[in-house]
Amino acid sequence: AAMDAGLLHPSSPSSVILTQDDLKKIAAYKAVEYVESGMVLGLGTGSTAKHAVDRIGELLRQGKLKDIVGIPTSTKTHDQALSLGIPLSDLDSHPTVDLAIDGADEVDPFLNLVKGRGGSLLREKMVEGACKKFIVIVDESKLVNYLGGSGLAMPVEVIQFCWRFTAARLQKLFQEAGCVAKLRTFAEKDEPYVTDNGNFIVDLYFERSIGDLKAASDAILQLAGVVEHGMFLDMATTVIVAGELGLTVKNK
Ligand code: ABF
Repeated sequence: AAMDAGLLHPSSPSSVILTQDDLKKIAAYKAVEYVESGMVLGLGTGSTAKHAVDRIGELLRQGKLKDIVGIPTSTKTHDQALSLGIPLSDLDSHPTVDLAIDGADEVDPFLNLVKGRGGSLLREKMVEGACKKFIVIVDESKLVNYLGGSGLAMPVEVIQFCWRFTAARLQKLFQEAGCVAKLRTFAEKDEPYVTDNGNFIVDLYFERSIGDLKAASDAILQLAGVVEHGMFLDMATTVIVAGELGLTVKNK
């Protein structure tokens, strides 16, 4: 809490050394200020969103928030929220979500996102696509000039059936951008990573910009073996960025 105070009330910001996790927490706590009693809330996944879910649980426990319904975006977040006593539901029962709060892997200047390095892109896209307001929380390391620009993966969820065939087609689609497609494996073992939905993830790496994002999205979704991709175009309504020098709130 002392660290938060240092950044939120920066009387002597240079004397406070913030870790990346502190920045994530500061962005997450700021986002939770937008939560009101009675809301149906999309609960994000990842190390940044985890702080937001913790904070929502804390405010519920303190009686400062009431009648919240959480819609988790992964089994992991489901378990976290359950352990915090946050009442849970799903999109079948609550097809309209008031507000979702989630992290991202990349944010471009137009607030387009890459998500899914945490593996939960499909449920995130369903829940966040059903939201009236979608607040993205990131530390400043996630800001890029263009999507794919961090040199890290752009994930695509594919069905397991003939995944090599689908990966090859994805790679061919973005030949011009110097694309390399790789099956995601668990870091610790040489086995394919399996999503909450029983699918695989093919990570795309680009040497250059893929250009028109909408065209890229359409082309990926056209492939029959593809379930969903990690580009979230025109979905974020607000992005909260925590940096060494303070918080920035960008609105669509
Ligand atoms: C989820 O968590 C993902 O869409 C994204 O891949 C990831 C970001 O994780 P972190 O906050 O741990 O960087 O929101």
